[in-house]
Amino acid sequence: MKKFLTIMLILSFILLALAGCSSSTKTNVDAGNAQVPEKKDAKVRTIRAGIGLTETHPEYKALIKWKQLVEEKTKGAIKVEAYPSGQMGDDRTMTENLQMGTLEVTIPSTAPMVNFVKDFAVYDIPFLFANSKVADAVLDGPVGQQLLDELPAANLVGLAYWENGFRNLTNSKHPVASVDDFKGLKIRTMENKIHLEVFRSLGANPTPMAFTELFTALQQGTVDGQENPLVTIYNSKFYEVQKYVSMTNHVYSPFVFLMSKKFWDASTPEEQKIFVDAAKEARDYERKLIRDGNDQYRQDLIDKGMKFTDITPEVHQQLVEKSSPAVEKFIGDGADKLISTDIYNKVKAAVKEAEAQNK
Ligand code: KDG
Repeated sequence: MKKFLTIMLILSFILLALAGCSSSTKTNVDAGNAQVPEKKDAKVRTIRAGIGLTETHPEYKALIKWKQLVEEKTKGAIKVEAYPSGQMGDDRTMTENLQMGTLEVTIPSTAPMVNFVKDFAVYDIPFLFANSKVADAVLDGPVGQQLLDELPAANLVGLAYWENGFRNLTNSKHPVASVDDFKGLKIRTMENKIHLEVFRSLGANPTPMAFTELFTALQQGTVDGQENPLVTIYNSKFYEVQKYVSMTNHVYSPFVFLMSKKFWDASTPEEQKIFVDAAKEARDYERKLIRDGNDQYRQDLIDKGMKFTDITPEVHQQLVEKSSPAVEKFIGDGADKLISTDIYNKVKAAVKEAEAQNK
């Protein structure tokens, strides 16, 4: 009897266990009908965007506009984190990180881009664009796009050109009103062979340097001067370490809005269109902020104690003639050249057409 009871007890345990499994199976079966919890959050992808300029600069304000447009139009599927003031490194470092996929967006000047796509050097030709209308027509036109189309080969995607601006010379030594006044000045240039050669041709003593090191170099007297648009001179507080501004307007500098190709390729066509459309809307906003502010930046810099020198048409012509040969040696199709004849000819033709339309 005892044995019978023991067997019955074991059997009942087994039955109970099976019922439990079936109930868990049942649960699983019922799971199809149960309230399956919403995914807490569909995987939100993050874009980290680094620039070298400060939060007060229109470039940062336009990046925030781009952030707002992208987050709104992707309905939160993509979040943008903006990092100004070189927090993510200098232009070349940030661009290299885009190539590796460890950063998603940066918006450098085209000058250091020459280290990644040589043809961007065409934008460093002194006095190439007479005014911003001509600049916009060339940059936003077919040849500007052809240059952007060279970027994917370097694991980069160019979405649009923004405005850095017309570059003017500053220094701590003396006013610069003539070509002779450049003589011997230690001038920081961007890391770009054409900029170096142009300032050598004017008699200066140029030093290539990342933007992130520039303020300290001016403060310590490592260099006497630098060249940048008024908006950058003001927002980077160069008036604290520079005395003289010469309105040379010697180069129009574009920014290029870059995205990591790795992130671009992982995005849908709809997201890619959102990125580009937002970059163009923010571009127009940024260009307007800078252009509407230029007169005020000049007055603000005067109020901060800087002394302005305007360059006469005669001196302007002398600067053009003195600097042009420095560029010629970089034009051609050899390995030692920077600007291909195709790009050079197309840009010059586009400039001519834009000038004719803006007469
Ligand atoms: O990151 C900031 C730079 O892209 C920009 O300021 C470039 O004009 C420039 C310079 O002088 O380096």
